[in-house]
Amino acid sequence: MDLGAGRRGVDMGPSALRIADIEGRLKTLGYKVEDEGDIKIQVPEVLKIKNPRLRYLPEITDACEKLARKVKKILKSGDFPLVLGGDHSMAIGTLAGVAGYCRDAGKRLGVIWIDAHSDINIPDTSPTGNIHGMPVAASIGLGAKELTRVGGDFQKLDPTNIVMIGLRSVDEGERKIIREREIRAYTMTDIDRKGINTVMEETLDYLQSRTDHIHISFDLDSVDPTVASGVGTPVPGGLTWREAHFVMEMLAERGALDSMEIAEVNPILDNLNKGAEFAADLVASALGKRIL
Ligand SMILES: [Mn+2]
Repeated sequence: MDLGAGRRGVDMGPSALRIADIEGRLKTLGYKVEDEGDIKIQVPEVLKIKNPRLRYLPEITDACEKLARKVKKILKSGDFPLVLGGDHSMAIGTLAGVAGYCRDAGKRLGVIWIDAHSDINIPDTSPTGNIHGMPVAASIGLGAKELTRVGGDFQKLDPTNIVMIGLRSVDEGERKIIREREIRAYTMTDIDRKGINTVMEETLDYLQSRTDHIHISFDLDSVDPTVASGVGTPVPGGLTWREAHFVMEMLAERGALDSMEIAEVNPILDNLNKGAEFAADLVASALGKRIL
């Protein structure tokens, strides 16, 4: 879907990833892949915006409920859910599904949020009313009840079990929430200073010591627009080609990954599907593709 974004096009992200043969890349690694198809979502042309502070709230809530059920079911059956999108409001559904599974299984959930933006706005702080800026907030119980209650009326995520990586565009209200809730965050400045290796070592040491299920939500706009231009909200100064792959390679090396989501692939802003090709290759790296 692209209902949660201000710009059109990320609803075509899953098609672009399929065309980039994400399935074939994973089969090459030895996985059995089952494509569950798309979740049926209306296009904005036939919808009306009822609340400008929470644009397309009923439709996004409905899509996220469906997604949450699917993700939970896949985890319950012992499989690995890979969710392709789509604007990042989808994470409300993905995280609700993962959290519901963890709750039933008695597992503590940790989330690595790789993104140029912190996506932790609430309707009062959001400059746009676009729900793709709100999924982290919803997952820690902040903001519209319709969104915090997706997948059940419980807090999906402990804010201290989140690590954000790649930030470079954070709204004033978001800064306050990140500080108050003591959310771990590595900005691009931190990555420049420490290097991506240290950032990942620290992230995984931290999450592996305090959680039993690690989920990664990867927004393609975390990557520099010169590497991937076909993203939802391009912001200069992002991860390099190798930094992005290194993040994924580290996750695979540590066997740290239990579920995954790729968001904000936008073919409209892309050139010859390069962004989706890059994203599909990143998924392969996360799931074990190695150079040697
Ligand atoms: Mn995002």
